[in-house]
Amino acid sequence: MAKKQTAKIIMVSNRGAYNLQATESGIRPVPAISGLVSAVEPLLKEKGGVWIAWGGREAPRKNATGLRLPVPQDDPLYSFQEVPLTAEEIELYYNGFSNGALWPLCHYFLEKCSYKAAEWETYVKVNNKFAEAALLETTEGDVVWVNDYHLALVPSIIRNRQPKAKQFFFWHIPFPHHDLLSTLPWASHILRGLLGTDVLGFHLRSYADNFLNAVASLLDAEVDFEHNTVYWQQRCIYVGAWPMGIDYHNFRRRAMDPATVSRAMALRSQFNVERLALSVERLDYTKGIVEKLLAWERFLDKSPKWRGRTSLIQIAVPSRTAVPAYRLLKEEVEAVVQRINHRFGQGSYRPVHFFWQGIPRQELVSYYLAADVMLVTPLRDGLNLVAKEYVASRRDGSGVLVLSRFAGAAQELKGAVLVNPYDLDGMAALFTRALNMDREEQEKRMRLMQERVRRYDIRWWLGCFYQAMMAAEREISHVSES
Ligand code: GDG
Repeated sequence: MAKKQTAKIIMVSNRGAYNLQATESGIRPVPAISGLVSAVEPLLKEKGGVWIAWGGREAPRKNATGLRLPVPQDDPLYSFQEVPLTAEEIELYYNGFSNGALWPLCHYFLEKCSYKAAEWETYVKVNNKFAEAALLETTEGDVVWVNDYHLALVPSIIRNRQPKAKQFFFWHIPFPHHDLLSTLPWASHILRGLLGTDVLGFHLRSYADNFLNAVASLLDAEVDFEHNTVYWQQRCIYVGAWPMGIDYHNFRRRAMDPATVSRAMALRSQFNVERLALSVERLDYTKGIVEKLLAWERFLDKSPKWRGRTSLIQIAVPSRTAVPAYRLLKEEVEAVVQRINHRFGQGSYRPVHFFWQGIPRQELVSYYLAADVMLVTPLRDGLNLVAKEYVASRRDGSGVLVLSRFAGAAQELKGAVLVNPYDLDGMAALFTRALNMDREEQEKRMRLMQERVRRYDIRWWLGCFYQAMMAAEREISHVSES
């Protein structure tokens, strides 16, 4: 019992809630923007523990030890432990294997995948580094929670060294069908790596099923499809589907803050159109930014009466700028924005406002409040938290969410206007529908979605993991007794 009280959470992910930045007064932790951070940092802030992650900078020397910092700096609640990476490791493990092979593969962009042995070897090496850092922190009873596709091998490395370690793993992006996965020369290693965990979570049942089918067909593992369990090396692994929730009440509170509301009003007068549409995402080809802009152009082309009356604000957060595909994308997006503004802009009116930058969270909520229509149109997305955050922020029930059917969140947000981002004409027509939607229908749809986002919030999501862990412990003792 006493042990349970001292158990810590050891969070492990490629990036944490902070990036380390050199300043004149030394290294400073700067808040980072990502879906993972939004979801799990509140847990660490509440329960304490340590977050093991790369600090987003090049290691000062080859064998440098990572920095350890109490964070947040002004009111420390947990520790940040850096895993230092060399320039070569960043290039081969992060830009290379993680973002040039696994990311496009899992998002069904086979033509963007590049498979290189040197990158794979560095991925293995860096996964060992992360596992080593986690093992140094872990004592019996602690929970090691590993995240995402960058670190698929960590669970089995930890398992080999500490067979009794309690482990969670959450895979934040889609998990592809095994036909696609098997194009990766090291697919079976990825699967074996993941099977080191006790509980493996995905956003959707279909991703979890893809994983179960993959281990059955590529590893010949014993799978109990009815109970979502894999039996592997005298252990059982539970594979669950839990779409991540957000901190609903936090967004509601922020949306009620008078400063946020008045900033939203200021944004309305600044952009000065009848209907404001908004998109916020990392600048990533999976998010379908170019396709959305092309559809916006078609919509303005076909609906002259909307010209001068509506603008799209596109906030694109810089991301993975060292990966060539992302640099090219920025140029492509800028060219389309320029063309649309040239075609349909007049006087001070601009049909698209493009910002290549992240903004503070409170400011983000002001944008959510200012937007009549939110366009979330990824070509593929594990879940998409922005869609849920917009819904939570709409205190008065107004607003329309236009959502890609290829975002995991589409399975939950039934009140959204669903679009197929590959069908530009269809999407353009649905933009018109969204902009014309009357208040009564907006509220009906929005309240339905708010109820869902409120009930299945971040606490629900964390509770699912906890319960699965408890169930896994019972199952483990059952297997070892029999
Ligand atoms: C991955 C998966 C999955 C965005 N711009 C700003 C900003 N953000 C915050 C949002 C949101 C988060 O970043 C983005 O989360 P998403 O879920 O939309 O997308 P990914 O970053 O691709 O996340 C995704 C997620 O992991 C969780 O598992 O849903 O499918 O790809 O919280 O608010 N925050 C601030 N300024 C910005 O400009 N402060």
